[in-house]
Amino acid sequence: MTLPREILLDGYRRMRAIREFDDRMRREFEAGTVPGFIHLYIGQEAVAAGACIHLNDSDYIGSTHRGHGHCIAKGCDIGDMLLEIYCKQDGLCKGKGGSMHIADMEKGMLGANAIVGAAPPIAVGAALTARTLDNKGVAMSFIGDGASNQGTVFEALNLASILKLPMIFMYENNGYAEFTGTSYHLGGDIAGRAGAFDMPAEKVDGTDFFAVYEAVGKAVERGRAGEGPSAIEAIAPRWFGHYEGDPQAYRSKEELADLRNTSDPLLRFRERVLADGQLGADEMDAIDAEVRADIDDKVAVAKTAPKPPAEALYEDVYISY
Ligand SMILES: Cc1ncc(C[n+]2csc(CCOP(=O)(O)OP(=O)(O)O)c2C)c(N)n1
Ligand SMILES: [Mg+2]
Repeated sequence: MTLPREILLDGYRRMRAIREFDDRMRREFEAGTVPGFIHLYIGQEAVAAGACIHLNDSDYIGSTHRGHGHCIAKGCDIGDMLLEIYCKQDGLCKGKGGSMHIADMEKGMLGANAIVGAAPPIAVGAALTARTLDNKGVAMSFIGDGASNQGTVFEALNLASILKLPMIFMYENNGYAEFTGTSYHLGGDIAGRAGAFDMPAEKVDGTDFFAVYEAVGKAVERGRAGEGPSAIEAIAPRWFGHYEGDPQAYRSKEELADLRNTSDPLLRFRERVLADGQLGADEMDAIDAEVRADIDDKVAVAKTAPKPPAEALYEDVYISY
């Protein structure tokens, strides 16, 4: 598959931004500057980037507790995300949500979500809205392998199927749910389960941007054409712990070291486009440097920005319609 240069550059930039962002968060967390828990998306960059590159601001996504990559890929402002993670008043949720609750309605980002399996029914609601308004919009939910076992996900699959909604179930099988491997927690196979709801379901290598791009492209097209929901299972191993600070005693050192060589979505992308002569190393290096400098600046701003005032504590608790 050959993609236009602008798609390649855009896809690479999204993946690099996710990698740099989460790698910086990892180092900041280690240094003790980040409040709360963080869950890194490193290793899964090609899934969010290859999927969200097909979506507009008026399309919706539902995310997970591991949501930084989804937010960045959907176009959330990185500076505003950092302000949120650092719990500052100008953050995307006024500093009251933090890493696991980043939401941005203007970008169609319905929210990271600490409740495993909560996003699919919400995204199905957004898909129903798009169908009702007949605006050709689609909704997508990211779902972990652990979340795939939740009853909420099956209810969402069923509703999307019977109502033929413009919905994409974007499963991310990273091999683990917290500290439990899929060999112990997953009965059967994820794509097969979705297929039982009478929707096309495809399994792809989630470290391959091109494979994700192609599969999601078909699913989004189906949704926009009114042909109903689709499911995709992208397999991309989790590089780090469940949360930062997880000692990962349940994984071997060899397994972790191997991932860097065998499952790096950015490396795979670079090797492929360089071999095909589609992009030059210099232009990708320039993106790397730009992204790194941008994150450096924005982390510095987030660290020194003001917190919400105490009087704001009870604001935004409920929304009035
Ligand atoms: C309803 C609910 N049950 C359990 C938990 C605790 N929990 C947090 S993350 C997680 C595992 C999720 O695994 P997976 O869906 O594979 O996502 P990943 O962490 O691999 O991205 C669990 C069980 C929770 N937050 N919500
Ligand atoms: Mg998982």
